[in-house]
Order: sequence, then structure tokens, then C-alpha cells
Amino acid sequence: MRNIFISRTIISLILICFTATSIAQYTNVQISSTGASVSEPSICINPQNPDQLVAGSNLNKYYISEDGGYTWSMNSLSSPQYGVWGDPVIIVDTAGDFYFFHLSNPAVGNWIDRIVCQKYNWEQSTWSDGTYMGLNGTKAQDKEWAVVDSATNTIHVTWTQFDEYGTSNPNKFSNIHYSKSTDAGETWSEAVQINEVSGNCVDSDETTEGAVPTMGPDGEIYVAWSGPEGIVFDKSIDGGNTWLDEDIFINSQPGGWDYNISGIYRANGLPITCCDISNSPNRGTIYVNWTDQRNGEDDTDVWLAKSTDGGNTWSDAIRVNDDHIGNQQFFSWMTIDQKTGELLFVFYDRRHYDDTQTDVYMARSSDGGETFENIRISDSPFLPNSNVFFGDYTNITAYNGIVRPIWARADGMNMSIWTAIVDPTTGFNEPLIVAPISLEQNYPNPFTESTYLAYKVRRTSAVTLKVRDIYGRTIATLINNEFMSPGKYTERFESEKYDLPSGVYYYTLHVGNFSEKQKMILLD
Ligand SMILES: [Ca+2]
Ligand SMILES: [Ca+2]
Ligand SMILES: [Ca+2]
Ligand SMILES: [Ca+2]
Repeated sequence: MRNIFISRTIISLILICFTATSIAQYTNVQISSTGASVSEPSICINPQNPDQLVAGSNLNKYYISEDGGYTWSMNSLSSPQYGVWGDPVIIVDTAGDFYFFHLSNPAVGNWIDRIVCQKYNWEQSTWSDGTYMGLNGTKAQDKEWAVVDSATNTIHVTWTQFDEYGTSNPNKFSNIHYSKSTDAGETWSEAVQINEVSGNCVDSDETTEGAVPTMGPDGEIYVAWSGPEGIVFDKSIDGGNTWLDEDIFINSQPGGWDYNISGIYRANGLPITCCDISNSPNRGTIYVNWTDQRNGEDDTDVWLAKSTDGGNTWSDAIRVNDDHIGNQQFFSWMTIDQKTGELLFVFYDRRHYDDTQTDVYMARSSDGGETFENIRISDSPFLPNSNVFFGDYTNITAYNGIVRPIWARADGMNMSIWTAIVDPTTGFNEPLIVAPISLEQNYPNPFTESTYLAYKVRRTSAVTLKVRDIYGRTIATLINNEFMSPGKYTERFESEKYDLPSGVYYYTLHVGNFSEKQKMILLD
């Protein structure tokens, strides 16, 4: 009795240690209340006062932090004339003033008939009633993003105009539109179309969407979007007056920007464009980040392409997530810390699970997108429900090593908005906690009658090894919570014992809350 008691105590202590060290890397902060509808967050830090952050989420929530993101107030934004209809975008200008851009639902007019901009007064804690751009009869103005020129304080906005939102009518088109304000959001220039090739109005792969503008070091405006030609690039070198007649191809997007992720209402891989305007060695390099399913519908990945010649030519797609094949990564966003030139990404990630449990990861590149460190930032996974609208994006902001990603959690029907405190003092440069186990690719693979599964145990721990089918059903439990010492082990999996059909199977090694998964293929 006594021995059993002692060893159980040791096991418990070990499990607690794994839970504490392998998952909780950064403090997670819940920004919103928990509810059915909060999603699609945007966040922005004030470089002149990094204690000031503003965030927004669907449909009309805004969040204010005055202490660097540790605590937040939550309120509802209203615009009596123009309405507030989601797609929040938060930016800050050179005077330190924040803006909230969103879609409209006006008192007089049509649903989403314009892009609205409201400006925050920090001293009075109030928003302006709003100004707008893009009004064009009954046409729909959607999915905007904005950027501030740090030299002139001009605000540039790009978005998608639908001739008629959601129609499959072949005579209705989607186009990328552009407007600017040279008076801090008081007035907006007449919208102009900048794309060469139009899309359809379905709001799917063949629709032009995802125009997120960025500034170059000499006031260039750069923007990329997805659509019928894949991901294409446009630029203006005269402050938005003229744009390329012939847009430049960046990369194909196999499967399109609209793809399915189990457990998620809808998912997209629309591109994010950033340019390094820091004094890093990569100053002037333009980066475009997106996700797609070129590696299969069960293997969405995060991609990056870059240009070092002002967008004229582009690199091949570089994979940002560093896991083994066969896992879902989706909804990425990218920013550049313009103090350091570091690239920072946030995305959802299922590399540790066979089911739809979802973590949030960050990736960081300090060498201009050549290599990436990946790290889990959510302190627990969530299990989403595909019946609940999950939004269309995540977001991330950074200044001088202070990084604040923002994401939506979906715990079943309950949505909530979160950030993580990623500061220089808790940064990526700290030694990473070595995983307690590692799992190797089976051999042989593919296999017919049997295969060998090899793995390492780095710390004495209770280990479970399971084989599952593509539906997540357990086929075999090869090791069931056995206490194992450090070392390398091999298990033989004899598929003939289980009378299995040929196809894809997964095997997963679990220690406490930590797990690793690999894919294997059984042939007839
Ligand atoms: Ca949206
Ligand atoms: Ca163009
Ligand atoms: Ca698609
Ligand atoms: Ca993947």
C-alpha cells in the first residue's frame, strides 16, 4: 500500500509539472465576456505609449486597455447614422489617435453600403459618430483594412465592393476599392477600383477579397488579395493616385481562399501584406502571409512569400508552421515589429490532437522569413462548434518586443476573445521547455501487415500510445498509461489483428496533457 501511494504521488507531481511547463508559456488574458456572438477580433498598440491598446470584435464591441493588455474594459460601439456591422479594424495614427473601421447598417441606406470610420477620444472615452467612404448606390462594401502613413499621417483603406453581395449572377462582379483620408478621418477620397481582374460575387474562392494595405519605407502603398487569379499584388508609388494596370502574380492558392475546417463555421486563408520599414537588414522587404490546402484538405498550412524588389518578383511559398505533416493550421495573421523588423504570426493549430481540439500558436522570424520559431500561446485547447459563427480572422500587434496576439476561443457555443502577454521578458529567447516525449514516423510506411512505431521518453512518466482511424475512433491501445523510464522504445502494430480496411490511420503518444501525433498508411 505504502509504495503504491508514494508512486501515485510522484506521478501526480510529474503530471502537474508537465501541465505547468509544457503549456502555460504566456499569461492568457480574457478580453471579452463569454457569449454566443463575439468573434473576429482586431487589436492595435500605440507605439507612442505601449500601455495603450484598443481592440474590437464582432459585431460592435470595443475593448480598451491602459496597462499594456493586462486588464481591459468592454463596451459597445454605436453609430446612430451609419450603424455598426462587424469586420472591426483598429489602427492608430501618428498623433496617437485610434480609429475603428467597420461595415455599415445605416438608418437611411442599405445594409453594408459603405465603410465607416470612427475616431476615439482617449481623454473623454468617446467615439466620433463616424465618417464613411465607398458609398456607391446599393453595392455592398465589405472586408476592409486600413493603414497609416507614418510620415504624412494619411490613412489608406482598401476593401471589396460587391455589385451584389452573395449572388451567383455571372454579370455581377467583386472588385478591390481604395480610398484615403489626408485629414485624420474627417473626409475620404472618392473610391477607385485598383484590381485588374474582377471576381464573382459569391463570397468564395473566385471572389476578390483580403485586401490588407501596408506602407513601404518611401510612402509606397502595397496590397495583395485573393481571387480568381490566386494571390495578386498591387502598388501605388504616388500616394494612392495611380496603381498598377497589370497586377503582379504572387502565388496560386490551391483549393482557393475559402476552405473547410471541421468544427469551424467557415474558414478562409485570405492574404495579409506587411512591409519592413524598420532599420533592420530587411528594410523594404514586402511579405505576404496566407493559408491554403495545397497539401490536402486535412493539412492546411501557413505560408509566406516575400519580395525584395518592391513587389516585382516573389519568392516561392515558404511554410511557416514547423510541425510534421497532416495537421490543420488555419486563420493566420501577420505583423512586423517595426522597431526590430521581426515577423510575427498567429494561427490556430491542431498538431497535438486527433480531433477538433484547437490550440493557438505564434510563429516568429528574426531573419526575414527564412526560419521560424513556433510556440503554443493558448494555455488550453478549445473544442469549437461548427454551428457558431467563428469570424473571418485573428489579429496581432507588436511594438519593440511587446507582442499582443488576439484570437477568438469557441468552447462549444461560447465564444470569447483573448490575448497573451508576450513581452521581451517572457519572450522566445528563453530556453524552450523540451517536450517530455517525441514520436517518430513509423517504419515501414506505407505498410501491409505490420509496422513499427518508435518513440522517446525523456522523463519518467505515464505513457499512452493509441492508434485511431480518420474519424478519431480508437482502433488499438498499444500502451495504456504505463509508467516508463527515459529511453527509446519501439512498439509493433499488427494491423492484421484488427481486420482494418486500407487507408490512413493516426497514432498518438500521450503524456499527461501533452501529446504527439503521426500519420501512417495501411495498404491492402
Ligand atoms: Ca467578417
Ligand atoms: Ca492594379
Ligand atoms: Ca475552396
Ligand atoms: Ca498543416
